[in-house]
Amino acid sequence: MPLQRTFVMIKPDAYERRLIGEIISRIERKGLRIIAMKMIRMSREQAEKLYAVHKEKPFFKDLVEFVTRGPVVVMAVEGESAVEVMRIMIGPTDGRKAPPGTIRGDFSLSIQENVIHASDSPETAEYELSIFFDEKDYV
Ligand code: FUP
Repeated sequence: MPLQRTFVMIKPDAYERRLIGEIISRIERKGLRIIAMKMIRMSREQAEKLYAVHKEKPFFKDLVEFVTRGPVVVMAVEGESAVEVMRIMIGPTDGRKAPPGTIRGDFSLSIQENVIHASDSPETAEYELSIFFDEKDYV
């Protein structure tokens, strides 16, 4: 099983709803290790980079508005198969369809305001981490 790093972002809806602690706690209790973390107001430029693959989608503008409307917590998370494990923990995109027990399943009723982001592949993780962190940021 490979040791991997993934990019995780707690979104503004979770910040507004005081869910940051609950979500960080779940990641830690799973056994994953947070190796870098900061709370920021994401710039429009960072948001457009993060969601560049969705640039042509009808929801792109709303998505950028949403993730820049308030603070987010960005982190690098490390562990065995961390990319896949985080994806399983967050659940499917649409909070209404995400099963109970997943983070989105437990805390979201929306496809847009779905509480958390986690990279969908090791390659994506590397790209997304590089938007917010330098190698020297990892403890
Ligand atoms: P995910 O990898 O589960 O975060 O989902 P996607 O990469 O497909 O989508 C990225 C983000 O776009 C989602 F978190 C929420 C937003 N989105 C919408 O707002 N509407 C849609 O129909 C699909 C995605």
